[in-house]
Amino acid sequence: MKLYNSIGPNPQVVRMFLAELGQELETIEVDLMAGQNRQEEHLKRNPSGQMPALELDDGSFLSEITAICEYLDEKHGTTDLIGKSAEDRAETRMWTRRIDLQIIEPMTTGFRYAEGLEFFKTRMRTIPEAAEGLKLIAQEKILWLDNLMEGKEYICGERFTLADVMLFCFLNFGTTVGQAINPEAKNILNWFEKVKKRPSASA
Ligand SMILES: N[C@@H](CCC(=O)N[C@@H](CS)C(=O)NCC(=O)O)C(=O)O
Repeated sequence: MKLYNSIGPNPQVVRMFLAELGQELETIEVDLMAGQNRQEEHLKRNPSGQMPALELDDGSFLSEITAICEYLDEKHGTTDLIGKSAEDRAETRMWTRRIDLQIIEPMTTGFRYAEGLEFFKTRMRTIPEAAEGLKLIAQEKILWLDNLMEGKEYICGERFTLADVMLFCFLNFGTTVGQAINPEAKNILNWFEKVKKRPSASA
């Protein structure tokens, strides 16, 4: 397997997940700033023109970080990161979907339509007037999640999962693009500091 890697929080999720699995992969760098990911060679790997992509041993490609991480976990031998039982896997998928749709999507789209506009306007349709509303939706959902984190070690309770890896990488990204964690989100801030100490956080 080979990982097509670049800067950005999505590739970071896969690298952090791999580090949690204790696994290393051959990595090929794609220059996202130069737009290599939007060129024909990469479109053959991922028709969405985005990063990362995983090349499988049979030469086929996978993209979408949740699909990649689930595949890596299953190939590795099913860990708690996704879940060892049907119930645990369903719980991880429920939370990764909530975090992806309710926090990551509005946060990153808000960024692309505002601070990232010059960079993204030639790569995708942008709606600058939606930017502030999208960022507010992400912040509201972070506070909603903060309430639900009361008394919990990780998003799925005692289990550190893909949901934690995704939320960590994107909240970290948010702090670099003017979407810092609301100081009122005390549970999330404590959780963030705890996750930051894991060796995988610097992957
Ligand atoms: N839903 C996709 C999102 C991928 C994505 O947005 N990747 C970013 C990097 S963090 C990217 O390729 N941005 C550059 C671009 O869109 O041209 C996934 O799960 O992999």
